Amino acid sequence: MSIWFTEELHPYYRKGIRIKKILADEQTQYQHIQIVETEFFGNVLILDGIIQLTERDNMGYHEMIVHVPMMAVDEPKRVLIVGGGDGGSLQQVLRYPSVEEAVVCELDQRVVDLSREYFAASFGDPWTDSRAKLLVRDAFGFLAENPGQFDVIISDTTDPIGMAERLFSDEFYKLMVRALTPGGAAATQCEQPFFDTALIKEIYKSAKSLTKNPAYYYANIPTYPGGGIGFMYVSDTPWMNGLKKSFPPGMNNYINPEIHKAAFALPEFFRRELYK
Ligand code: SPD
Repeated sequence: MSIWFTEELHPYYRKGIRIKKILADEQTQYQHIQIVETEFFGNVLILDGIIQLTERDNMGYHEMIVHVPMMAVDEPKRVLIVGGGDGGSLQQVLRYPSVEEAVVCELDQRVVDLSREYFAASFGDPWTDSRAKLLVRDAFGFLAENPGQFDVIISDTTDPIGMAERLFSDEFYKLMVRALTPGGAAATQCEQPFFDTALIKEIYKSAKSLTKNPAYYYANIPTYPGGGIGFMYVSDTPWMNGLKKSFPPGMNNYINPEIHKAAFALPEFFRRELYK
């Protein structure tokens, strides 16, 4: 028997993966959470019908969203992860010995609970690290209450649909930049150049009005639409600062010095649109 999960984030584009078993299927106050076991990609987290991560290819997303801003900043101590309840970004942040506190501001406690149950083989249990602090609340209020507090902020969110739409707004970027320490850096989940050009341009405009050295970069993730996703680096500190640093202890599976640099090279149609 062959069971397929089909994602339709865009009305004109679909992708599917063959699944073996449904491990969890729950409607929470916020969203529909599904975790499935698949033939090729390992366990997969799906929120409201959209693939968030698979065990096989999440490393491109989590390593890139975390290490680019973390390496740009000298000795980051306080880190905020907006969303990120699955623990994948937290695991990468905690690799840095300089980190004293990593706050995860996640709206849905069930994402944390179910991810701990089904992704332990990939993420270990970063929540048991004494530096990790989970806040189950909306990030807007938290950012507003904490100006100048974080050396690095990682916005590890779903797509800009429904309740997550606000996390892609100018208002959110203002609060996020205000919550950084001087010279601090943020990286945000920033969608796909082919499908989301207009949105990314808007976000770049916000980032440019708020910081001196924003830049867009990209990672290959086969299970995301278009086979990849981009990130907005938002900071006064140039991202190239990170190229001089060593990776933190532990093993990388996606980023290396060449990928770190090459991720900022953009296809011409998109580079022109974004930076002109
Ligand atoms: N189109 C899918 C984008 C998913 C981004 N969120 C990933 C969360 C992983 N921690």
